[in-house]
Amino acid sequence: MNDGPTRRSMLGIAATALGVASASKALAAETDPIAVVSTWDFGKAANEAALAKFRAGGSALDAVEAGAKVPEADPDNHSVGYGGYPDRDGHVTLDAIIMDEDGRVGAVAALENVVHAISVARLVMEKTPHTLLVGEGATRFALDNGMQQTKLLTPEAEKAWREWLVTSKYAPVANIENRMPGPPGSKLNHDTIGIMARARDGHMAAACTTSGMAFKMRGRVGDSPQAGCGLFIEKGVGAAASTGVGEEVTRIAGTARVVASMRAGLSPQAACREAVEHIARLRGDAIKGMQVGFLALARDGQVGAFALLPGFTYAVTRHSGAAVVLPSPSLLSA
Ligand code: SD4
Repeated sequence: MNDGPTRRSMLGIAATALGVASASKALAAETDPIAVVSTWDFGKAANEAALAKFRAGGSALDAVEAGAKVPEADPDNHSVGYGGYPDRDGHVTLDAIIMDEDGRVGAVAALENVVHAISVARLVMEKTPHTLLVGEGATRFALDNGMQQTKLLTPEAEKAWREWLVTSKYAPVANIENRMPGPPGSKLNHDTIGIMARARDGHMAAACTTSGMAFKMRGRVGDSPQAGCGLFIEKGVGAAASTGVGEEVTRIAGTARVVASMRAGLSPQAACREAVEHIARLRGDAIKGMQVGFLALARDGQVGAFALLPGFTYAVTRHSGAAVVLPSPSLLSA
């Protein structure tokens, strides 16, 4: 087991390695509340946009939507929004969900030709009696509500798809999000974003957006847009998001489980770990080489993460603007 540092041990390390002055600075940071957390290295840029929204007077919902829109608009991010890798038939299809702690939820799945899936999800939440719209109906709803029609398949993503067609082998690669060369969001470095925000008054919201697994079957929907799978939030408890092979998360309603564990008293990290251990027990060899990661933010501002394999990272941004990208502890060492 590759366990992560506890808060106390982190402060202990800070005291020894950095000296008392730095340690007290680290302690001071503990009183600087967490504003936004999100999955993977590139979550840092999304968190910045979310924090800017808070500073402009926006709500937690506004913050997570603004954050999620950053990777959605990035043509070099190949697993979210514009520039996402297509399904095996060459269509880019997007999944997204947005929730707040007042039971409001909106989601879209298999959305095509609209960049900001997260904003369509928010429109579903605010303008319809439904929680999830899919496929053609989702796209029509988006266009009817003034969203712009955009071809999502970029020449670069199309080239990658055509190269994939040579073998047509569907094989998700663990940690492809961070492992590939180049800066976060660059051509080989892509991922889903799960983002959770906490206003200074404690009010929380969360969002998740993705183009799903590259070269998936046409019509495949992963965990991300399903409430309780890719994302969940509960008033008075906190929120959780997942990343990795969505089927494995969906099998256990992963984020609903993480939040339920927090409700039962587990810390965010212990709750994420419990869900990962459950997947490992349930699936055994079937998940060999697959990555699943959970990230959770508790109502009191504590954050925790846990993954099956090493390599999952997450970005934490405080209301002061202080930001850090941290490695998640994992169940397996490789
Ligand atoms: C999915 N969970 O569609 C998403 C993909 C993902 O890191 O998170 N990739 O299964």
